[in-house]
Amino acid sequence: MEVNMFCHFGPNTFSGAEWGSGAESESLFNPTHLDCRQWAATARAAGMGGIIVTAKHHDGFCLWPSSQSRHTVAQSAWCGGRGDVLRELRQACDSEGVAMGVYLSPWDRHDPAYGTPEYNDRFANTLAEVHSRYGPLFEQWFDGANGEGPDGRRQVYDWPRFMRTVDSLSPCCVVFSDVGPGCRWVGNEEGHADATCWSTLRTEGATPSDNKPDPAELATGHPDGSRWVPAECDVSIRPGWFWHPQEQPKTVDELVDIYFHSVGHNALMLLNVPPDTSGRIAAADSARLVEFRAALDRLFARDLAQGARAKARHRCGYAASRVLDTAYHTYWAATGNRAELTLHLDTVTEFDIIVLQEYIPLGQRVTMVNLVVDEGDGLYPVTNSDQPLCTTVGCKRIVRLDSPLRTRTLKLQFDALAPPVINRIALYNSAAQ
Ligand code: FUL
Repeated sequence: MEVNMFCHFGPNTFSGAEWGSGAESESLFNPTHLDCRQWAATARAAGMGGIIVTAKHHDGFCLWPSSQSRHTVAQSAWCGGRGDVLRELRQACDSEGVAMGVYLSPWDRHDPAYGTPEYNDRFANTLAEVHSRYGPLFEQWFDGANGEGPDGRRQVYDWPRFMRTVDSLSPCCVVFSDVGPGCRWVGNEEGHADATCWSTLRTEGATPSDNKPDPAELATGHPDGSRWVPAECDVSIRPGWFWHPQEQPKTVDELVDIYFHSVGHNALMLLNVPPDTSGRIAAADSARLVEFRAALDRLFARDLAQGARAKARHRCGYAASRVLDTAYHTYWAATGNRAELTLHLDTVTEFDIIVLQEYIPLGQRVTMVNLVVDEGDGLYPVTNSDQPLCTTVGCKRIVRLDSPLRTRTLKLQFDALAPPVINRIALYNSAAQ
């Protein structure tokens, strides 16, 4: 999906807080013109395939009339207590053809039962209610933040039960947490996966929030990890997660840079765009999103490798030329763990961006890529094992060169854990937009 939208919305939108205490009055939540259709239309215009909404943040307030709580929209003045943000978002996502997901914080600063086994029952019931009422949900987001409840107690979460509950009602739903099982937190909130980023992770003995790998390990994953748990980079378009009147959205250049560090590093980009007190995404943010998408479209408009001849000495029945077609399920498969692919371009070409993709239905294999170019009087290595073109590739690796290269022939040398299976190679020139 590459880029999805995160929407932090709730009492904090109105109080200016980032973490509500849970003691807020329900009457605080009162959007004047809630318009989920505008959220979904904005997401679609920005090329985002899904929206994940904070159905319940740490303050415990539910954006739907939950049977499990008395701290919900039903107790608020909004729409005379008959409003339901999740219902409106469901309809809006269906109308706009955008997938819907939910963030439900296990940490609850409102529920008096927090810190007792009774809260685990309640949270499992809450998950069941949301997934059965508002599905199909494409992603369930479990926040790792875990502090104290209203009585100063901490909760021992029943993760196996929470995971089972989601899985039984939404078997296709990707479950995000610090350690998956569907996708994992990338270890920071800057939107940056490491330049070495494995979709595999060692999860034995790990649980979300209290017993997870170090953030640095989450950013890289583990080449010998036994589970497929790709990284997701959550980051906000503004300094805060919730809307605050004095904050401004990031610039297009900053957003494009985040795209290169997330999608370009084999991860998802989950960009938070917080609706304001009216219940709409602010004009400055929606305009910025559309400009961001337009900038990406311009950058990747013309693949300069198209029309090239691709050759590989070693292949196992899957021609090298398949790295140039845009069909997803066609790929070049090499015979050994070290392999080389040559691209003969039509003419001498200048480029400064290289996009590589592994065919991940067959796993993530590549450990290093080096680049050699033909300048007419011989072959010159541009990178070497001390400073390779890149280490991991995965679903997508976008490499920005420090300065543009001009060449007609380039060779990509792969080292991998198993014979590399390459789905796509593309070249772009950022100056030629
Ligand atoms: C964190 C939370 O504490 C923040 O408020 C926000 O929701 C972010 C996405 O995750 O853990």
